[in-house]
Parts: sequence; C-alpha cells; structure tokens
Amino acid sequence: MTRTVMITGASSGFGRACAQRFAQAGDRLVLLARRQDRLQALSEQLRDLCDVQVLGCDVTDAAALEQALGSLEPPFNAPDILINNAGLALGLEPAHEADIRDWETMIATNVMALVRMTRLILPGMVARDRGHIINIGSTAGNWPYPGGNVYGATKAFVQQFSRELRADVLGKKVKVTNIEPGLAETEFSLVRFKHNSEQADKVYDGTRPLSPEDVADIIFWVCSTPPHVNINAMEIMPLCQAWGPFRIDRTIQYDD
Ligand code: NDP
Ligand code: 8X3
Repeated sequence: MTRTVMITGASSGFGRACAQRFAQAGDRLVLLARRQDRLQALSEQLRDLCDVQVLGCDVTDAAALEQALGSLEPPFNAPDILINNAGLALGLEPAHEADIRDWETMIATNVMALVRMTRLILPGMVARDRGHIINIGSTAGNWPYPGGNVYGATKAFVQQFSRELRADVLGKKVKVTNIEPGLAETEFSLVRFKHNSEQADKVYDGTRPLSPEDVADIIFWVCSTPPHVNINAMEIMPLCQAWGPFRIDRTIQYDD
C-alpha cells in the first residue's frame, strides 16, 4: 500500500536520503525545507518513482508552516508517516561563551518547530487511527559533550517528547520512534561551523562515519515493522565511535 510520507529538512542529509529511500518503495512524498530549489531538483529526480509535493518553508515560521500544510490536497494532507528531521547545531563553544542567538535558533528549530509540526499532524493520525511519527534525536540527547550544551538539551527534549507522545496515543494505532544517530557525515558540521569547510571536514577526518543512507535505511525498516511493533528509540553510532572516560580536572586551586 502506498504511504504518504512527510519529511522536514528534505533538502540535505538524512531528510534527502529518506526521500530517496521511501521513493524507491513507491511511497508518496511531501518534502519541506527552506531551499525550495533543492527540493524541486530532488522531486524531478524522483518523479519516475513516486508522487512528490514540495513545500519551500521555514519550519520556525508558524504562520508559513500552517499555510504551507494548508495548501496540500488529499492524499498529501494526510501523512501516514511524519519524519520530524529538520534541525541543526550552531557552534561548539562552552555555554559561557556561546552566542545566545545560536541557542535561540536551535531551540526554535529543534524543539518549537518539531512540537508545532507534531501538533499540526498528530490529530489527523489519531482521527484516522493510523500513523507513525519519527523524531530525529541524537546521541547528543543521551550523552553530554563539551560544547554540546543547548544542542544536546534540545535533543534530550526530543527524546522525552517522543516518549510522552507514546504515552498519550496509547490505544491508537499511532507509532512514535526517536532515532538517535551519532557521527554522520551530512551538511551538519558545515552548518554548525557556519560554513567553515576546513573545520567541518576535520570532524570526519580519518573516520568512517554513518552515511545519510545508513540512517535512511534504518528509518525505512523502523517504518516497516508489523502493526503491533513499536520501536521506541534507536541509538546508532558508526563502529569507530564510542564513549570516552569521564574527564578529571587537575588544575583547580581550592581555597577552603
Ligand atoms: P543537514 O544540515 O544535512 O540537513 C538539515 C536539514 O534541515 C536541511 O534539509 C535543512 O534544509 C533543514 N532545516 C534546517 N533548518 C530549517 C528550517 N528552519 N526550516 C526548514 N528546514 C530546515 O543535517 P542532517 O541531515 O545531519 O540533520 C538532520 C537532523 O539530524 C537534524 O535534526 C540533526 O540535528 C540530526 N542529527 C544529525 C547528526 C549528524 O551527525 N549529522 C547526528 C544526529 C542527529 P534548508 O536549509 O534547506 O532549510
Ligand atoms: C549530531 C551528533 O555528536 O555531533 O547530533 O552532536 S553530535
């Protein structure tokens, strides 16, 4: 059966790879992102595989988002799967040096836009008694690291929000999953380091990170489990990544 799959942040990285993966299965797509030219090019590429609608839209703009979703005709306006993927990290400075505007943008995108999107789409899923919300969290929501501060906190919010959603929709055939990738090579680091490609490339130097396609394949599988199975969360790291020891500071001079 053809499913309608709505993907935010489909112009790059995981979102784009998900569009390609679901298109291979013939699913119908609604693709959102700010860079409409990229969505248009992707839509042309996928034209022979499936039906695609593109919505050039900033998900942090509540009015624009509602207007964009309101412009969809059936069956595009009744998604079976929502992939809440649009998101970003900005900066890697310690909390006492970070730019408050970066924090605001991350909260607006990773938290506010994700909850708004969910609030707009979930009632239809509940009414139809059918649906799956895939939230894109991160290992950063599970494990702190220096400079992760607000980014990690937004992803911890996404993890808990995903669990709270499950608690609320119990009794309905609506699934919720939090996908928690670790190191993955996309435009993520380019955005985090404000288009300093040298700094961004260093993140992946000498590693074999997750690819967007690795993550898209997993999301596709999560969306293909039998109706009685709900994957609550899935944390995925490349083999080359694992936890380090706790850091110990040996420099503090105590005056008591
Ligand atoms: P990319 O930068 O490659 O993709 C991010 C996508 O989000 C783009 O399509 C971008 O589209 C979209 N986006 C960002 N802000 C907005 C906005 N205001 N309105 C609409 N769309 C927006 O990064 P990833 O694919 O890596 O990131 C996707 C998700 O995965 C994010 O939530 C990220 O936090 C998460 N993640 C990434 C990991 C990684 O290491 N790469 C690991 C764990 C989680 P456009 O700019 O065209 O609007
Ligand atoms: C992206 C993974 O470790 O760069 O969410 O924060 S990390």
